[in-house]
Formats: sequence, C-alpha cells, structure tokens
Amino acid sequence: MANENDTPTNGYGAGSIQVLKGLEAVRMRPGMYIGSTSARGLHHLVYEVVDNSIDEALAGYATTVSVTIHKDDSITVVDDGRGIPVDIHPVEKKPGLELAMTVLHAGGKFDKNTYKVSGGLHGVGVSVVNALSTQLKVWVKRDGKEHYMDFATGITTTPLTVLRDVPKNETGTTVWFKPDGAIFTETLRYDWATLASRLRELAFLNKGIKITLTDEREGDEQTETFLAEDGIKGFVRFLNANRKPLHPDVVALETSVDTGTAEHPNEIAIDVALQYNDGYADTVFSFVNNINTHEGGTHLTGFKSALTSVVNKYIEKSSVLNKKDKDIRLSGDDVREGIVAVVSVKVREPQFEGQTKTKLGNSEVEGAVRSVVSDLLSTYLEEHPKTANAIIEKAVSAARAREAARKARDLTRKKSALDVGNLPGKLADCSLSDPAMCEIYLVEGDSAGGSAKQGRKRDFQAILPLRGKIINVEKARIDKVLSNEEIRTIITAIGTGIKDEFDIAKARYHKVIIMTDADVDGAHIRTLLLTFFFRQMPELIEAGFMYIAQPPLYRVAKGKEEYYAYTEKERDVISERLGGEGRTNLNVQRYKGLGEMNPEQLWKTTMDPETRSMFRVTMEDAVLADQTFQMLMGDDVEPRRHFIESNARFVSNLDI
Ligand code: 0RA
Repeated sequence: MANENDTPTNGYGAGSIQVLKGLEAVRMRPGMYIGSTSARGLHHLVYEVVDNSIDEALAGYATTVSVTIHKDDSITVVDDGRGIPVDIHPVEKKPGLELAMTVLHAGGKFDKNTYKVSGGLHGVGVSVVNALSTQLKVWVKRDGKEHYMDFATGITTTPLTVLRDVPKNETGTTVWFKPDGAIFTETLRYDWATLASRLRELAFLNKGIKITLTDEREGDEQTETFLAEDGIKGFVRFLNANRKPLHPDVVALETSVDTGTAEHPNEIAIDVALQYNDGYADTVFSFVNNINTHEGGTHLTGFKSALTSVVNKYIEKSSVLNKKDKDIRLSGDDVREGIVAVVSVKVREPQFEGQTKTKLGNSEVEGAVRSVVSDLLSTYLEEHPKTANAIIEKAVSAARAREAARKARDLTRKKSALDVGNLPGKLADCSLSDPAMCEIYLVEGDSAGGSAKQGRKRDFQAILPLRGKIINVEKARIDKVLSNEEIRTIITAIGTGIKDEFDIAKARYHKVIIMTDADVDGAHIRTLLLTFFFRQMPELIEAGFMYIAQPPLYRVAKGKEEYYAYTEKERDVISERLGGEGRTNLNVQRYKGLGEMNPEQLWKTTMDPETRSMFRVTMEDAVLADQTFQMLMGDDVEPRRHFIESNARFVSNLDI
C-alpha cells in the first residue's frame, strides 16, 4: 500500500490519514452522506454508482449501463465509458482511480470539463459507497489494459494492478460492492421495483442511454432493459398507459436557453412533455439534473404559469365557447385536470432548497421555462384545434365543477357556523393548540371511534371517526369528491385546504394517523384514504405528517399476565415463553377489528406514544406511487389483480 506520500516510519503520510479520517466520518455518520441507513440509503448506494456512469454517458462516451443484483444482494454496475483514469495525480501522487474511490468528492477533481449534471442531490461520490461496503472491487479498461483495485470498508486492500491486456478500443468501468450490514442494520435486501423504477426514470430522462437491470436472486431471476429513444415523451406515454388519452400525440419540446452573458454563459437544458387524459388527477413530475424535485421550484412554477395563461388566452381568442363560458377564468388546477406532464431541466449550478432539498431555487429558470413552454403551447393549440378543444372543454368543466364545489362549501360553512364553530361535530378535538404537539386519528367505524375517544389523551390527541366508505378520488371529479361528507370532514378537521389552496402552515395537527382494522375492509379504507391524501394533499405526505397506526393482531394471556403481538411470529414467541411445556390456561385472542379492544387496551397497544409503533407514510418514489394508486383505484381490473396476486405475501405492510 506504500505510495510516494507515505512516510517511511508508519507507512501512512498526511494524505492517507486524511483519507482515513474522511471515510471514517462517513461510517460514523452515514445518514449525513446518503440520507439514511434504511432501505432508502441502501438503494442510494446503487444510484450513486449509476450516476457516475450516467454522467459518462451524458458526456458522450458511454452508451450502456448495466446493473446486476447478485444472489447475496451485492451489486455490480458496468458501463462502457472511458474508464476512470488510472494515471498518477500530479499533486496527490496517487492513481486517479484510488482517489475517486477513497477521497470524498474526488469525482470532479480530475475532470473539470465534463458537464456534470446527475447526482446533484447527494452527489457525494462513489467513495461513500466504498466506505459503506464490506468489500468493493473495481475494474477499469483503459489504454489497452484491464486495471483492478479492491477495498474493504473504504480501505485499499489491493492497490492498482494490471490484470491483462485488452483491445485498445475496449474501455469501461465495472464496480462491484457489498453493502455493510453493520451500517445498514434494517435491511440488506434490494427491492427490484424500487431499482427498476429509478433506472426506468433515468432512461426516460436521458434519451438514448441503454440501462439494464438483472436480478440473479433465486426465484426472482429476471432482466429488464430500459431505453427511451424519444426520452420523456415515452415517460408521459408510460405514465398514461392505463389512462385514456384525450389526444393521440404527446406535446413536447426539447431546447436549451442561455440566460447568462457572453462572459458568463448559463445554459439551461429544458425538456417538457405533456398529454391529457380523461381522468381528474394532476400528475406533473419535475426534475432537475435527473433528480425528482418533489417540492417543485422555479422550473415547475414557470411551466404551470405558462400553461394557465396560454389556455386562458386561447379561450379569449377562440370561438369555441359560448358567451357565458368565455368570461370564465380558469385556475391552475382547472387547466391541470387530467394532465400528465414531465418537466426536466438540466442546470450547471442548481440551488436546492426546501425541507428535503428537492425544490429548485434558481430564479433565472422560471422565466426561461415559462417562455419556451408558452411558445410551444400557443403554437400547438393554434395548429391542433381538435386537441385544443378537447383540452379546453375539460378545463371548462373542471372550472364549473370547482365553482359548484365552492358554492356547496360556502353553504356548509354558513350552516356549520350556526352550530359548533367550523369544526365537524363528529370530531373529538384535542385541547392543546400547538399543531406540532397535536395528532389526529382517523378511525374506521363508530365503535372503534368510541373506544379511541375514551382511551385517548385528550390534550394532544383528536379523534375523527369515519363512518361510511370514503369516495374513490381516482374516479371522481373535485365537486363529487367534496360532496362526500367523510372527505369534507377530514379536510375541515386538518385545516390545510387542498390542491392550489393547500397551506401546510394551517395544518392543525402534525400527525395525521390512519387507524383501520387489520382486515381486508380496513386495508381498502386505508388505501382510499391514502389515495385521497396523495392526490389532494401530497404536501402533507412530503412534510412527513402522515402515519398509519399499527394495532396488534393478537392478545396472548395467561392468568394476569398479558402481551400483545403485532405479527404471527411474535405471537408464537410469546406463546412459547408463557406456555412453556404445558400450555394450560394460555389464552390467544385474534383481534379482528379495533372494536374488539376496550379503550384501555387501544391506548396501551396502539395510541400511547411511549409504546406504540406506527408506519410513517413516505413518498420515496412519486412515480411508483402514482402508478400504484392508478392501478389500485382505476378502471382496469387486470393490472390490479396481477398486483394483488404478486404482492399477496406483503399485504400486511403495503406501503406506497
Ligand atoms: C473523469 C475522467 C474520465 C472518466 C471518468 C471521470 C469516469 C468516471 C466514471 C465513474 C463510473 N464510470 C466512469 N467513467 C468515467 C476520463 C478522462 C479522459 O479519459 O480523458
């Protein structure tokens, strides 16, 4: 391991010590570098390595990236780019490859000219993956040779070696790594759907790059190739696959705008595609440098304002509408009813803001996007009057529905103002007023609602019992949705409003907890509620305010001793312990519904913050979530059956 920097006495020079310190910091606080050490962080390792290969492809040198999940959940990523440089760095006096693998943020150090766009979010580089892997091996084909190095927890175990000669034109980088179980304590198992979804997304966002995913694990063997010849147009078609488009072609633009000056150019690549369907959801995904900007930002604002103003202008000018409708002013929500759109920009120096650093802050991007989208759309509508009419008819009926819903809402406001303030009568509110301290349980059924009301701590816990079935928002327009009493009650109780009017600052609780029975009906109600929140208040999920309560499945008792089991395995372990050999007087009760628990039991098992366990609902992958809800709640039966069949073994903890 000796190199020119090392001192003769201890074998490590200042450079090496710095490297060790850097990687040690990564192992000490991995969350700082990859977000978390949960399944999310585990998958992040793959994205980190893949991003480097995508950069190489975007620079024009690689065409193919392949990812393999091996039997032991180790990962290989291969690309056919130039290969990571192996020559000795003039200052660091170490091979570029070793620097890339062991020095934090070394990636850009030895190549300033590349247009680095991907990986901006964490973008911490492959050295972080190295630090968090028990083993990492890298092969580089370059200059007619295959080079090799390996590492253990980031420390070089085999220095740069030449393995063999290869044809001069054969180049590329292969990285194999095995995530460290001492870091990723929750799970080491890779999820096919999660990786496939991200790789598919990368293929759509980066036209022409061929990305393959292979699973070698027993029973799960499969391969899928993602290649989008027409980029995000294909993305929109994919998102609309199970919906009915209003017009045959995807409207798209792909351009670049320079907002800088001659001395300081600032090129922004803008890629937009959209197509309307006959549904009611507003599905707009935005990306900056291949990162999903969940919180939106200037690129999204530019897109939305262009869309709203172009459609409104078209209505003023056109003769398609009768007099009465011509005066109508369409809101942003109206013109986005049934839209599926992807807005992808690539900027050199993105400023990421917001709670999860997924909101673009660069102000120059807003005008650039607004201007190119306005031009595209106004021309498109002029040239395609049939499509224009379809879009406008839809937006106008959305506006009428919105107006009807507003009137209905005003009416109910007036009515309720006469009795108990504006809050619904069914709500047993909490007494504290600081939202950060407060939580609301949405409880299935009146009897469980009653138990919850008696069992709760009334200072910070509010209970809202839900009686009838929640409306399926996937199949209904906003006026219909808002005429559903359960939905109206939920919106009023939470306080934020929905859609464009949504305001997180008005949330009356920072925990919204869905509590349903552990049976099929309960799962259905939970899915209906999640669909509602995902479509109407996604920001609530983004903010981390959404939870799912986890009531026990069993009560195991012997004499005065009683325990609660949340899984079958737990039940068996407890039974074993209590019953010993004899198993006399052992009472195992299966809870079929929340209603079977008395208030005290419900508190103890499910509502007491000291002891309860809950799932926080996260939106790891909004594209996957959109697909899942559309499939679970939409019209097509076949995909739903397929999903339920293939996920039957996971139904106990379905997440989105
Ligand atoms: C910097 C410079 C050069 C290649 C790369 C980085 C590179 C990095 C990765 C990471 C995964 N695959 C990669 N492929 C290439 C090459 C500079 C040159 O050849 O002049």
